[in-house]
Amino acid sequence: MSKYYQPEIETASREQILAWQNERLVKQVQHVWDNVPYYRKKMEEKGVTPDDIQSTADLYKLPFLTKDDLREAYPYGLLAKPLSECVRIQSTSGTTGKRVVAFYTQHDVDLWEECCARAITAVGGSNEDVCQVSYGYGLFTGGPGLNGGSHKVGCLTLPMSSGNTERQLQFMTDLGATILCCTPSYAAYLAETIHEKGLRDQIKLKAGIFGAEAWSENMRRDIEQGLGIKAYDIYGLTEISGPGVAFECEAQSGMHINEDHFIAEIINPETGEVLPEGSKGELVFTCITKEAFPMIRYRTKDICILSREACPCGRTHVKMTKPMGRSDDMLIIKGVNVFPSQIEQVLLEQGYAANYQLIVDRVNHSDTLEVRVEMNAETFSDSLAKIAEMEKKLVEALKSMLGIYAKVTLVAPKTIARSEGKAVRIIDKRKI
Ligand code: DLL
Repeated sequence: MSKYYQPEIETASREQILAWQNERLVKQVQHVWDNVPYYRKKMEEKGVTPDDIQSTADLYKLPFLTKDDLREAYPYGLLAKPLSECVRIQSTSGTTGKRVVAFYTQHDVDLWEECCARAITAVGGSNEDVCQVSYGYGLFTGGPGLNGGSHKVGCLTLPMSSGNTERQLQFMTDLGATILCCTPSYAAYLAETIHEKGLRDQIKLKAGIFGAEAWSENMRRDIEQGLGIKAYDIYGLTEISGPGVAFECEAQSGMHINEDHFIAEIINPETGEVLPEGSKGELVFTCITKEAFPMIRYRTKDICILSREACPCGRTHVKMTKPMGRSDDMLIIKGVNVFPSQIEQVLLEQGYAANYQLIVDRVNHSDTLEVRVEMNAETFSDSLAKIAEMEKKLVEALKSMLGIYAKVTLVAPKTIARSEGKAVRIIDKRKI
């Protein structure tokens, strides 16, 4: 059993990867110039033509693409292939404004599923495995992407979609699922329910592939212990294809970006300047193999760091850290930048589970932050004095992490609504 799905690509030399990128970038830029008036106009406005792009060293000359462009060009304005050659759309999970609609040719679907197959193989998946896909199916890319990857690897695939926890657990135990794919918040909820129902002995899971939302190292530890598995991260976004843009290997220390398909850059989110390798900044992707919806220099808004340090797994593709927040959904409270992941880190360090909600409001022109946290079996108390003491301790820990006061309200276990997809953690009531 190979630990790589496509060994010759995943362990290719740096020179080979760069050669692929150079050749494919030149072709891709010509492709969008010829077929997408929206791109041609943006390039003309910046004074660039395909002749100016000879290699990845010229990438910086190209204009950025943002979600605003996608909204403006909705729905067909960035399509680079005739609709007759497209076989699929997927769409973002966003709930505000126009959704992003991404198009795929059959070739695009195949490449995307190969990326997911690499991720499943990297966690030890093979045709001996039963892979339970509990990401949502439909417009969201999670279910369809990992479903396709699981087929390619040859796993027995359980296309569960999200929700209906009873049925999830029944199939998981009856069919002996060995790999679980879902959001980390749903994995934590499944672990909790398995514990409550005393099903731990009947679970055969060995690995989980969890992504689509931020999760911390502490949460990884809790899920690993709760389910008795190794938990791996997976990253992606609808605009670039879906899950599998990057995936974690056995080293569990960052995610390999599939560089034969996507060129990654890190930029300063304020100035757009490309930052040297190892800097923290906004991740930007250029798709060099996609046909129908080839994003060029797409600004993800995800903040992370890239690393080319040799990986013990033998893969040569660059690694990205977990996204450390977004340059756009960062909360600004009393003028202070607050990332929900910082709050989560404090809660987990203090022994709470990641079941919390942040309620932001504005009272008398001043921002307020309330952190509602569930007590769990370890932290539960029904003594009011004890609860007040625990709340005080959390207030202090949050103050030292964030630099601002946050009211803390401890609530009874299971009172914060669970999510079967991405968790809803922020309620911003401010009308600014
Ligand atoms: O969430 C695709 C996906 C599905 C990835 C299943 C992994 C697993 P969107 O709904 O378009 O696509 O949301 C993309 O989600 O820009 C990040 O901000 C966030 N995100 C995705 N993966 C991770 C991760 C899918 N592993 C947006 N850690 C991205 C943190 C993530 N954030």
